[in-house]
Amino acid sequence: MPPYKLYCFGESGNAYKVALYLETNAISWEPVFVDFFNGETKTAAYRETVNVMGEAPVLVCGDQKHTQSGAILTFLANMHKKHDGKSPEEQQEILRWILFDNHKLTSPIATLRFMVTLKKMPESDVTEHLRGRATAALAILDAQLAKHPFVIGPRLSIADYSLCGYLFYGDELPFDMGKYKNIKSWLDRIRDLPRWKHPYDLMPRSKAS
Ligand SMILES: N[C@@H](CCC(=O)N[C@@H](CS)C(=O)NCC(=O)O)C(=O)O
Repeated sequence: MPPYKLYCFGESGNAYKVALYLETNAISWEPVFVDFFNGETKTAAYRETVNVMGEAPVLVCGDQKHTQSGAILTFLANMHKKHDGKSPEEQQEILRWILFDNHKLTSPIATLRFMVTLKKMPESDVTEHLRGRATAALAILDAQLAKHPFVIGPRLSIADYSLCGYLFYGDELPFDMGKYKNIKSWLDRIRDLPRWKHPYDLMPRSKAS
């Protein structure tokens, strides 16, 4: 089977969720750089030929294109039988946490990091609101990880790949991660996976960010 192609860029935690899954499971893949900071995802060409939603990541598998990191992870987990739900109950639990990640965790964290760290926008009511949303979601994740080593139990699943996507950007996160002790230990466990790499070592980085 030819390697998967992944439309991605180093600053994208959403793309990292998929890149990390592929890399740590030794699944052959190659990056296709998306020039997000110069507006590539907003172009008609990108929307017509790559993703109607105007987003990265996009996974190319033969003549199929998959989008939405949670859907891509689900596709890969089913295809490779790695870190998938082993029962309908586990599958449901994984879906629940991926939806929580997309809506409550990744969404405010990615937006806040984009505004404050990458675009150097001044602090405002908006950034304070996003910080409140992000830290509330982090507290929920931390409490979940007090119960078992990974999000849905003792075993790593694609829910972990989804939820950790933005949390390896360290100093770029404009809030204090220090108080989330269970998240810290969980990230250490993920960092210990064979072939783990930081996002900037896994995907091509934008020059303009
Ligand atoms: N829910 C989507 C979010 C994807 C997303 O927001 N990607 C960003 C990069 S991290 C993007 O391409 N944004 C383009 C835009 O909003 O114009 C996923 O999980 O794949």
